[in-house]
Amino acid sequence: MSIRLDVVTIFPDYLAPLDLSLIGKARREGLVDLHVHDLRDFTHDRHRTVDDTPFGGGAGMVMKPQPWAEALDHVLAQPLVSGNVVDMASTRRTQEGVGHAVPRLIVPGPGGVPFSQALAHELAAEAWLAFACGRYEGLDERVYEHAAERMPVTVVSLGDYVLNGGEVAVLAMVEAIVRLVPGVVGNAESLVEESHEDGLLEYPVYTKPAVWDDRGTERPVPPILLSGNHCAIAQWRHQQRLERTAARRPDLLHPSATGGALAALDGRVATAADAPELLTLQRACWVDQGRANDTWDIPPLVETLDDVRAGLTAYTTWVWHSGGRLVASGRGRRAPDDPTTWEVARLMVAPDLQGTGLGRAIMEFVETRAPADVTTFWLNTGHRSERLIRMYKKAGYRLSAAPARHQGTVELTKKRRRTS
Ligand code: JD8
Repeated sequence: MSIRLDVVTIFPDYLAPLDLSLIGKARREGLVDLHVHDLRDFTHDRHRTVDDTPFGGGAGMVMKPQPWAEALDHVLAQPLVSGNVVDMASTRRTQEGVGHAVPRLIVPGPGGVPFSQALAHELAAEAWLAFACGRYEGLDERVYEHAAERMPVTVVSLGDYVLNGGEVAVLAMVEAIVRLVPGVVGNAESLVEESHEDGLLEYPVYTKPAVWDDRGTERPVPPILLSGNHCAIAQWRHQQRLERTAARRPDLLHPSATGGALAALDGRVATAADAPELLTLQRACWVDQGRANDTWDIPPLVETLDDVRAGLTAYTTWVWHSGGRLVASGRGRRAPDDPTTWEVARLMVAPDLQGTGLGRAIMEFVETRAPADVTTFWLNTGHRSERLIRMYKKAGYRLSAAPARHQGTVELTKKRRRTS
């Protein structure tokens, strides 16, 4: 599978860095089919004019519509050589078929939707992307109308600052997108624990020497990393991710409640310090499930404090407090055996608050925290937990045909519906 990229610009050399490093290698390996077009090639006057003064007055120049229309129509006329053909409605990759392929047009602009890792995943799943790099004060607005009649168009901003043109934004977007194309990054595993993939920043990394003599200042590597104790190393790394995120991006740690039942509570990502309270809450919440399923041998009821701590490393866990009391929690992670499945787990609400819709709200919240390339939600519960099974089915989950991994449980899955 390859992805075709067409970039239109008045500065083709600006895109030369895409010949280098991973992207250059991906192009040579045929994983990326990148074409750069000079807008001036679609002018017909001696000065190859692409701009003119703005109607209504004002500073600067505006890019003329005609050259853009001809350039975009030229791109549209290009064959999608990797045999992937799609109709006007969708530009997603498809199996062999017949039809007329069109690219999804991305126009960088300071007023666009924020570029994000989620959007990078979405665009990496496309078969064909085109990028229109503006300059001056921007493109004549009628260029967007012309384009939207022929292909999907999205104006995207790299961030809340002002550049002089779209080329730098396209360089950043293409790198963020292409590295998510299967086969481009050698070890896809390394993509999983990255910042912005699961709402936490990455942990600090070290390499040899174990003690670095920095001009007489000895700088040792944290001993835990030399211990060989992979569980302890994973816990330490998760704690580092939490502390860094709290210090640098607290907004990521205090995701705005999805309104509704959670709005009145203080929500945040859990830390190791929450383990004791979580142990207490899970034991309180699973008593009913134990009685309903006629067994006390249920992980939330038999886990130790260390088990809860280990769970905080294996999953991203959220906690909600009311008046300083832990009243609710939920956690999520990519399924170990299928990274496109997001496990929604340990949904718990203090017994005195059950039946208020909090459980459903937490389930939906944990679903929203799934990385963009997740396609399926998974959860399990006791096979006799009728009330919970009913709630999950009402939320769109369906009993999984596959036999449940844990005795006395049922597993339910739900396909992820795209919101954007
Ligand atoms: C495309 C022309 C310059 C912008 C007058 C300065 C993206 N995050 C971002 N900041 N700026 C851009 C961007 C700026 C561009 C163009 C993208 C085309 N300009 C204009 C409006 C104000 N000059 C961007 N992505």
